[in-house]
Amino acid sequence: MTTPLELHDIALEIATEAGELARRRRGEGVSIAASKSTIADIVTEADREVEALIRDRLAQARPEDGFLGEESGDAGGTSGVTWIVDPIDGTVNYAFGMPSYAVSIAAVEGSVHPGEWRALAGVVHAPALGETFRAAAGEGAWLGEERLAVTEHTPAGALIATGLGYDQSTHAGDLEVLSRVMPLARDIRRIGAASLDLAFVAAGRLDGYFERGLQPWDLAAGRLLVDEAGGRTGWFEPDEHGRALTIVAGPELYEQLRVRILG
Ligand code: LIP
Repeated sequence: MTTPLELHDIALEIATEAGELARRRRGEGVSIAASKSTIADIVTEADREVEALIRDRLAQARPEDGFLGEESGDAGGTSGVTWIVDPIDGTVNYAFGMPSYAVSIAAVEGSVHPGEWRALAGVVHAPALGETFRAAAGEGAWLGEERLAVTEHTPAGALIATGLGYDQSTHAGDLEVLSRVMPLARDIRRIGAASLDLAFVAAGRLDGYFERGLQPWDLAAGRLLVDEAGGRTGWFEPDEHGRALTIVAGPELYEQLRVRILG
């Protein structure tokens, strides 16, 4: 039987190689390959190339596992393990030359539904920041050799991140939710890459994070980081726009966010 640590080591090696490719392509200039759901939701040539590399490496290392990737869809496996991959999370940052983008690779067991899977390993590698966040189930969350822990108390107000997504028709509603959260907040951050929002909560750089509309590949690796760093992570079923809600934070703030957002 493969252990979570073995899956972690595979994810780490592949994410490092994939990040190097993403960074190199960024240096050569970015060409936009297509728009996805809205004009702001773009996919670059590099997204596709990096995902192809990750898929290829995983097929070599773990031919019996399933695969679910943002750009190339899914393929079932026979081992019960599925790799969930966002080749470049934070594509808009990437396209605009901002360093907050990351390769996100997770191995999960069971369903690929975020409310049901059991995450085994996760790596969020941000090549332009030179940082790699990693976790294996039961082994803690790490940045280099530093073990990560979420913040526990935020007496002077919490530093909270969120995202508004790319669909303009949902922005007004999200801003109304944000206004309900503001009494808890010291200030708000919008990093632009969900995997990094999650990694930063795990690292105690943010007290909490919430966003509607995340996809499995945006959060699979990052949520394991937060769980392993002692945080709470919640996935709530979709609203009327079909957008599920993600909330992550230390236990105290998590509950406060949940009540303010969902009532
Ligand atoms: C994006 C996120 C971003 C979120 C968007 C989108 P992509 O991922 O990480 O923070 O607000 O909805 O999911 O498209 O750059 O991989």
